[in-house]
Amino acid sequence: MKKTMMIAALLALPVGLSGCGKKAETPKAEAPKAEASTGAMPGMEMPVGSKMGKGSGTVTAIDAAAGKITLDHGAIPAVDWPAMKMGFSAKPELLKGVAVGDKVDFDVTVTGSAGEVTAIKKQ
Ligand SMILES: [Cu+2]
Repeated sequence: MKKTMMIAALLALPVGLSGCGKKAETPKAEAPKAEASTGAMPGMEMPVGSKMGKGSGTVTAIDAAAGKITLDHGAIPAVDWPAMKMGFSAKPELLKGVAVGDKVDFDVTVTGSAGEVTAIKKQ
């Protein structure tokens, strides 16, 4: 009797560790599909956990010396962001071509909740 319960506990363990409350044998169709849309691009190195997206918006503040820009931007589905106004870091030289009030298109790399503008240009 005791032995049977031990085995049952051992068998249950991997399922408990897999988390998400989903069965371990979830159909495989889902995972590869999700990876295809966010997968690494050839020749590009990104920090683990970073996502890239393209957005557009209006410049509301710039501090080129500090490498900071505030953008009132539209939704960026690639990084799961709704429209919002927020500050980004950016290389100072990127900020030379834009001014407060400009409407811009930009590329952003998001790590956690922090965004870095990696390219920006006036619309
Ligand atoms: Cu944002």
